[in-house]
Amino acid sequence: MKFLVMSDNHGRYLKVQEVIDTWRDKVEYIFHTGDTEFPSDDVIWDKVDGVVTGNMDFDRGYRKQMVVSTPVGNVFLAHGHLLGVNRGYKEIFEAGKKQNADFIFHGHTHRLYAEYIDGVLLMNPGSLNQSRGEHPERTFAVVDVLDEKIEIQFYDDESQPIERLHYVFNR
Ligand SMILES: [Mn+2]
Repeated sequence: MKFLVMSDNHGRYLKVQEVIDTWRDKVEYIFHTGDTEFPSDDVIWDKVDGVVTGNMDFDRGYRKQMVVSTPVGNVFLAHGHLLGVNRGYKEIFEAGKKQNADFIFHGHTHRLYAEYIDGVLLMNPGSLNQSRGEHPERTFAVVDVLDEKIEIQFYDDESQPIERLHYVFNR
């Protein structure tokens, strides 16, 4: 079961469209954790399985957070600005746990990471516009959920895998 997760493109409509078109048939779910700056009723969302608002999404049609139930567990989506991600990940982790999340995906910081804590995957796919972290690339992530492990591969915005950004967590 594969999830593609992206965030913080801040425009770049054609790039997001390209990523979706490239990956739609290769993954079961596509999620967006906010700050697209697209209208909430844009047709692009027809091909996306979950999207939440970012602090730069002024369209009130977006949800603040959501839980998507999948055959491999519950996915909690939030941009993170309302859950203090600039200060750390404890608050969003607790918020996700309250929703019985198995996967917590967020954005906002433009800093990619993946951690597996108490059976919960916590991840920021990075930004499809500008990285503010130690990795300079514009990124998104593909999470492959298998019975015995979770594999995460980060990709640059040309959909090329970034070899050093590959993570495996045993379940
Ligand atoms: Mn943001």
